[in-house]
Amino acid sequence: MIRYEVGDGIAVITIDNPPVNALGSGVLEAIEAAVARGIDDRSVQAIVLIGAGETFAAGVDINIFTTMTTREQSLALSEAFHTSLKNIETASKPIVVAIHGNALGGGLELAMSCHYRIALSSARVGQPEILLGLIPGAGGTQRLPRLCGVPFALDMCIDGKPVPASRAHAAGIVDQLVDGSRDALLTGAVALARARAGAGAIRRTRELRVAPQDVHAALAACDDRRAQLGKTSTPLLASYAAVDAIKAAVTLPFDAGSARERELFADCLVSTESRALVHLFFAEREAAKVPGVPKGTPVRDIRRAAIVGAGTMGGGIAMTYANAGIPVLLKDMDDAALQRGMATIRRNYDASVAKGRMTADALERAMGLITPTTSYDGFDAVDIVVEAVFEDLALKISTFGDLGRITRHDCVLASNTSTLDIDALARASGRGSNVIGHHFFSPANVMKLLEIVRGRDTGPETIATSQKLAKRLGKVGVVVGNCFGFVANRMLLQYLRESYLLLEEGATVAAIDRVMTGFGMPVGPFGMEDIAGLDVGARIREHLRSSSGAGTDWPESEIANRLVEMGRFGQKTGAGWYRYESGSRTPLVDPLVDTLASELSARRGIARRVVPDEEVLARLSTALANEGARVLEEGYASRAGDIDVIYCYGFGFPRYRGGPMFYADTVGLRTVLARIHEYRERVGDYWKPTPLLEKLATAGRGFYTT
Ligand code: 3H9
Repeated sequence: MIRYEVGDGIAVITIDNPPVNALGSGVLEAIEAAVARGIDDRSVQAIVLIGAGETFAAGVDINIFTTMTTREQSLALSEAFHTSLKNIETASKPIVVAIHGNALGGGLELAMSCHYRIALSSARVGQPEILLGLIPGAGGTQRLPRLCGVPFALDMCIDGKPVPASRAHAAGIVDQLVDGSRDALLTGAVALARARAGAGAIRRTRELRVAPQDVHAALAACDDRRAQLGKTSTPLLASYAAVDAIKAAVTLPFDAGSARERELFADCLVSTESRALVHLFFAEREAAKVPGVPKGTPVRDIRRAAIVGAGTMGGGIAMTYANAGIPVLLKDMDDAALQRGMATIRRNYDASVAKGRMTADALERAMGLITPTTSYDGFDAVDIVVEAVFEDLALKISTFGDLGRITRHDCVLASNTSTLDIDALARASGRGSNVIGHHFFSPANVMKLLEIVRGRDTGPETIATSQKLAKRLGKVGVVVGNCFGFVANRMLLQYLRESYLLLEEGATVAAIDRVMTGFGMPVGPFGMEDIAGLDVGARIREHLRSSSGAGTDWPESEIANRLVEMGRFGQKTGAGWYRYESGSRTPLVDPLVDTLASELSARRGIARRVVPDEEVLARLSTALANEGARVLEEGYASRAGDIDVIYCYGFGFPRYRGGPMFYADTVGLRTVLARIHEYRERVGDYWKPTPLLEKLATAGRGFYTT
């Protein structure tokens, strides 16, 4: 894992622990030993530390965290890192760290405990521990503010976003920048090491202090940050811990501040939030591994794309491709539809420019990549077509018939359908192995999830190509099976059904939404329907009613149907479950909905009652877990983790709760099962525990725990 070579008075220590040089068990100790060897070796004047391969170090091996069961263990882990880094920092010869790729988490902490840092301009440094529900636990909260000041350190530790080397240089984290390759970096590092050895003095981060005149401002920055966190609906424990630890860097000497950091780190590491986030880190990467699609499966190069349908979804998908630099044809039936679609795209980009998220040049570049068309001209030259026409099976079948005739034999044919049968589209195209679902979530250019739907005949190459493409498009691709609603919407239907029933039993639209946003969802079920459009839901229910899938297994809502009849489709018509003032998206409670609910309850003889908040959350989350288990059992998802990733990225399920399956485990499957039995008695016979959930609960297990 570690190489040690001496040349011309400089010892070069190389970390070689692929794929990302994570500081796993034994790695830091080996670096420490190599540094000691360099100190003992009289021929060595200075030391350079560099990473092999593509990166310096992506931090401590996150697998270690999954083995920490107690706070004591967590504390001991942090203490071990602090001790090793102290030994490195107090070394008597200059140590220069050469950074390429990433120096993240423990990787940056290691770099800051060395004496000088030189980086390739393309490198990034960061403290992303917060994304795992943690704070830096190897001295990062103490050394970072000493190098770059408190406000910048607060940003890095609380936002978790890595910063480019140029910013890190300007902020004082990196001492020198180099352009070019890793070889150029190594040459620069050796030269810097030699220069520092010649200069004699060594700069140690631990010895730096916040200047007395800056202390007041530094403490104020911490207090401001704390106050801001208080205004966030669901701040993580780790965000507060980061503020406290950085404050300790200002108020306490280095060793005492470090002790405070260790305590806070240990508190975070044993928190459910951190366990949930670490679970998602691995679940997201597991999702990239698809059964039946081995590593090394050939992938096709996607250089040009075409989208059929310039509506909301088609336009958003075209933007997604353009944002990734892929030229795209955007086809619709007539000029009017196309012009509307292109105008919406420009408006969306204009809004990004106005918010400072995009430059005017980038806007024009992106627009230049989207070519509107009303014909199939040029479709014979594209590598992928994404069909995003109206959600109507006959229309989609006819589109796939066209695509089968006019595209190249190796062109990927993807459908953005959210519910319909991929196999029917495959048959229509006559090219089953190329046909796949690419289910984007609205707004397609923003939401990170791409449900990749594998049909019966979809070939491994088409799946592997889709996975790689998803990453290029900035999406998280999860492969699912071909059932009604696939995984995301199938689970959503159960969640909505329960929301409708709670409303009929006496809960209000506002109360149900409040409970779910309080839980951490970005929007409650009714607010979400107002955004998506009640007409969309009504069409799905109509389809279910008229198809063999209909029956008590699917949601029905007389109130929602009534609202649709009244032309209340949601935000787009100024009213749905809520009402909206003209030009505003703020939902306002509409007594009409409560009246409709009361009338319905009276007609059905349902005695309305006050539904406790806990029941709202329990019923909605249990509906998700039970349907998730069913999806898993039927093989439409490969793993529970895939479902968690889908729900977090598709519907904004709070990541710090780990997704609906992980959350069910935290509740305990025995409790979940008991609830299902209770609801079956009390609410309706459709509440049936899935055999998988029953089996796990009875065995005292969880989806993830044995
Ligand atoms: C920390 O350092 C705590 C300390 O403060 C204190 C301790 C006391 N560990 O993402 P990719 C694996 S916390 C283990 O697909 P990319 C990853 O699982 C840590 N494994 O590639 C995957 O494995 P596989 C703070 C890791 O190019 C493979 O590497 N650091 C780690 O899209 C490729 O990963 C972080 O939070 C790790 N630290 O992105 C950084 N990192 O192939 C987390 C990666 O088997 N990592 N792997 O599925 C990242 O953000 C991205 O992985 C990175 C590369 C940007 C580095």
